[in-house]
Amino acid sequence: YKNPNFWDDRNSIVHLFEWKWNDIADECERFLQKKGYGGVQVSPVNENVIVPNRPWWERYQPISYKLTTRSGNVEDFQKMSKRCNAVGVRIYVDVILNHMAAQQNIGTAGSTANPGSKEYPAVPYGPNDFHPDCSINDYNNATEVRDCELVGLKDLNQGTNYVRGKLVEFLNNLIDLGVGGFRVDAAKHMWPEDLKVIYNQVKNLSVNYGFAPGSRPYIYQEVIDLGGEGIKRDEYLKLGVVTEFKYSANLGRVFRGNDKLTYLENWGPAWGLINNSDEALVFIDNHDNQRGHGGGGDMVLTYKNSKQYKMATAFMLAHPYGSTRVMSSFDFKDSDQGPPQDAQGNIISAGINNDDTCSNGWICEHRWRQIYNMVVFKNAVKGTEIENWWSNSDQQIAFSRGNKGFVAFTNWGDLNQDLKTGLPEGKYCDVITGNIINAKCTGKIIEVRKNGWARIELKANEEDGVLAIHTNARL
Ligand code: ARE
Repeated sequence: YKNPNFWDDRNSIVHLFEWKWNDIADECERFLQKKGYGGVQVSPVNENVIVPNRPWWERYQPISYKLTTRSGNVEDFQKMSKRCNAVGVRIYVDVILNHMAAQQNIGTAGSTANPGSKEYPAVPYGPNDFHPDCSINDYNNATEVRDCELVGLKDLNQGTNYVRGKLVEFLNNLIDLGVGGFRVDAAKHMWPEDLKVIYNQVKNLSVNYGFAPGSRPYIYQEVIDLGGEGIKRDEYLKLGVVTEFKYSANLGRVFRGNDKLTYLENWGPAWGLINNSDEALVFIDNHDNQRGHGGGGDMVLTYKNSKQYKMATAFMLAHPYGSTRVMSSFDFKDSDQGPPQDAQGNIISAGINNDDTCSNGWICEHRWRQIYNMVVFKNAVKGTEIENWWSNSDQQIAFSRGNKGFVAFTNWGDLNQDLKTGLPEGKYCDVITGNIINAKCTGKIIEVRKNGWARIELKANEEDGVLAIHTNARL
């Protein structure tokens, strides 16, 4: 469950939050494959209750396992899966196994339910499939966190064979449709023993979508463990990968300037992060903590602090630790606001500008040059370790990845230094300030001398506080 099943020349999952299936299919073909993205995390795919004003979070209130939502129906999903897999981009589904809807209304596939009496006839589930009524108040009490209701959502009892069977059927249906794995929503609110039984009953990935025979789904579990609670992320590491919220919280604090960049020299388990890098799903922000939901605290960086955000993302993608996930957002003013939508509540697609960025209210961080070029960087330096670490003992750092890539950061003051890049002699295009177009670099050019040293200049007032060069962007 710990292998994302990426193609060889790929890395990172991009969360195309609230995108429609047809648009994701287009994006796989026109953009993601070209920049080396490994996969897409898609918003929940099964029917949810329609909430007035259509907040984004209605999708976390399922009422059946019919695959119709505002993102599209099952045919759209299958077409997306075919088209994305064909160009080497995997699909990972955000699955809600913990609970069913709390709110009462018709669903996105037209089903009805009565959450008050815990009846969801389109599954069907009835009152006996749920834990008794109680709400989660004390996160130090593991039984309460797992057997009571998260923000009032009706808490399924995964201890019964019937519920397990329904969940496995849902997951297997998605595997038949070609997915590469799952983000397990609210995993912390379910017993590890129950999840183990469920995961083990899920089929191997479909060979019809290009997965090697015997491949298991990639499973990354949402467990918020910032320390000090009754439930530990380690309980879930036995089962699959875990979302590392300390990563988001700590890097946010550092790049906001509340800690020195120089301390990042031992970034990894020494900072309390999951010991085994392959078992950690890492990210700068997610769809919750970018808007003050879920864990991470007020230090989390988002697109709204774009300079620091790009630096933190570049650091994440330059550093070998963790399986990386890039967030792709829509612009929002208040934390409930749903994606760009018309008066009927249909999601409005992202428009694509000439410079690759998005319009119509979509932020598309994954299309920012400073971000996608670092996904390219990560593929270019695959298999290398950190070398040539340098810092000014304060807010400036630099390091190489073997002899393939080199990055430098300043979070305070001008950086103007002769540094060892580890790279072969030559002229390189800084992929943060530019791209190579018709054999010319549109950004800064860095000259690496015979001995691997180069003059590195990065001014405090530049648009970006990072510089990156690698051997696949040599002039
Ligand atoms: C909405 C309304 C609620 C209402 C509820 C039921 O906002 O007011 O009571 O509906 O009608 C998302 C939204 C919720 C939304 C829900 C359902 O964030 O606001 O509720 O959808 O529509 C905990 C969990 C963690 C969870 C976070 C948000 O442990 O699993 O809370 N994250 C996932 C998803 C969310 C989603 C859900 C779960 C539910 O990523 O998008 O909720 O499917 C400490 C603890 C954490 C805790 C955190 C916040 O840090 O360590 O464990 O996270 O506090 O309480």
